[in-house]
Amino acid sequence: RNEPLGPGAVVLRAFALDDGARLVEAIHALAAVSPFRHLITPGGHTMSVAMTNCGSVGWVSDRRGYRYDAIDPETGQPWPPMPALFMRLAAEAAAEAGFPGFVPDACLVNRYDTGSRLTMHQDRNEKRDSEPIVSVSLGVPAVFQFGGQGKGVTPLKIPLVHGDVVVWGGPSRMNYHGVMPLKASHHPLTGMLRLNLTFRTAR
Ligand code: MD5
Ligand code: FE
Repeated sequence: RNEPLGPGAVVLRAFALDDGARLVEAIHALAAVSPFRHLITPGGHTMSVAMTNCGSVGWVSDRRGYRYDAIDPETGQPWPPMPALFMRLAAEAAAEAGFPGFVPDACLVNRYDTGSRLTMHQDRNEKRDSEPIVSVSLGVPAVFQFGGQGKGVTPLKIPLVHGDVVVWGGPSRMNYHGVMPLKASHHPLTGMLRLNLTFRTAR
């Protein structure tokens, strides 16, 4: 069930499958407090992926740049706390991939509608690159692009479906990556949406 992608990176197929319904329900509950919104990039573009966060800090973007903030700029309030189920799942997945003791302080929740995409980028706003990132895919399937350390490497295309978890640690932590435009599809738990939880140690 474990598919190594490269040094430190592994796909745990169906790892979150049994928790799927509870995870989707918890996402709806936290989005009722901190709603999904389309952030503006520093370059002035509106992201096609809608985002919200839970945990002690959340990832945000605006004309001033990318950063982690304890306050949701939309509500002026702290982000909702990370549900115990999220913490447990992220820690268990990290441990399974060889990273015991993972305690994320940030969970970015990405919502993809039909056509939403994430262009190739690196995650470089976190203080400690030694910590892995854990990603949980829910709902409609997506094609993930896993590139290399530099921009020139042709990315691998990895299908990610409901319940798949990927742990990105070690050297692959800083690799370029993206998500291809979401194809129209339906999932019983999310309708036409893909939801992704990205657990990070930001601070
Ligand atoms: C997603 N989100 O499917 C992905 C899951 C983001 C983002 O990329 O920045 O919100 S996280 C995928 C990831 C994280 C860190 C390293 C690597 C991939 N990698 O080396 O390929 O919504
Ligand atoms: Fe990323």
